[in-house]
Amino acid sequence: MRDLTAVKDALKNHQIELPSWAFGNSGTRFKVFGQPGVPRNAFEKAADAAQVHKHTGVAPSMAVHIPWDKVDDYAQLASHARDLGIRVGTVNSNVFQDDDYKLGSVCNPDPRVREKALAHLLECVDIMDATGSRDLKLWFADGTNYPGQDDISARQDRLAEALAAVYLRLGPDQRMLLEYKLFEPSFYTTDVPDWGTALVQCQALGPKAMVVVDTGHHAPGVNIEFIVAMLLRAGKLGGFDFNSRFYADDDLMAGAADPFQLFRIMVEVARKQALAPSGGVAFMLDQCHNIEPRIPGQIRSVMNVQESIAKALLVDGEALASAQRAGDVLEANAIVMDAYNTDVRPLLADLREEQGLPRDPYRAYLASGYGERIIAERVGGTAAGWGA
Ligand code: LRH
Ligand code: MN
Repeated sequence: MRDLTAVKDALKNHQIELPSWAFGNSGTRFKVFGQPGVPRNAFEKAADAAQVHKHTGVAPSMAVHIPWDKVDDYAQLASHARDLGIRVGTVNSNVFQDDDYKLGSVCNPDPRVREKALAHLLECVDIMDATGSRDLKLWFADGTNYPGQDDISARQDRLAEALAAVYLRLGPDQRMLLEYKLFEPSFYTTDVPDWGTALVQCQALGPKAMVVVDTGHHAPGVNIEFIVAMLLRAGKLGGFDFNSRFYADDDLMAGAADPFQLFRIMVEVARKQALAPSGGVAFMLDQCHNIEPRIPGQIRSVMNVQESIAKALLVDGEALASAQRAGDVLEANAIVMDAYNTDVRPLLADLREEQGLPRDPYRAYLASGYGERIIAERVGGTAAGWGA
């Protein structure tokens, strides 16, 4: 097994970004179940995100989603986050909730609608300038529902044109992360449906354009770690949206539905030494806590991701490489499974204690009284949500 000091150092260095929208009300098309104490604005979402960082020590940034997190003064939001000990991270655009976008946003056949969508994307870069964020994450709901509805190739041209305009606007240290998704809300074609389409579009743009892998955005049975290995090999893996699913884009807690898959993904990332922030891969959660309490749900998700990383770091790389070279299939598999079957919770608890953090962040948060306090304080106003 690996020497634990190196494993602990890698874990200490690792950072997980939280989605602001996980703290608001979310649900499905059937029902959004509200909860007491839910934040009413981006400032209160940042306060909740800071609680996750306070108890885990590895979640120092919160991604924002525009307009769900629209504020008058984004620099003020950024300094509020800093006062809480975190920072505003990735800025997510939203060109999927306006009536004008029924037939698409940047891929829409109507140039007026495409212009409107592009204006929003450029506004998001202005917001990044104000918050000091490095990444703009672009997910497009664009697609069609019936054969013949629109020209598949022409829509790719429109997408490329809009992405090139955004790319031109990016500052020297800024990046754009293109997120693909197999389907939903479009059900025949989706204009960015898979890693290949995202990669082709990003390679045409340049080094500041990278691909995001949302673990809920693939067809059942797809080998996501293969895609991760390919994107790392191409130098185009910009980040992850971690969540888990049993069926489709369920947005459940990372590692809850398939911890073995999360581990296998982390094995590929660790093998390429891409876990540290310097590796340029953004590790983000993208989840919705439809029925469970949000802040404890985020803490549990962060702990699940940490456990998958710790197990991946325990893979004895040298022994694995020699078993692979020798074609010793069973030995190679045993080396990976030994790491996966190792209970890393004591290692993580010790590491947290060494850093002055609670051994069990989840139980420590429940005992903190913060959850009860925000229920008492946040009375009135409108609970934040997806506005879907
Ligand atoms: C789309 C998606 C995207 C976000 C949204 C909240 O399914 O994964 O990353 O913009 O969820
Ligand atoms: Mn996502």
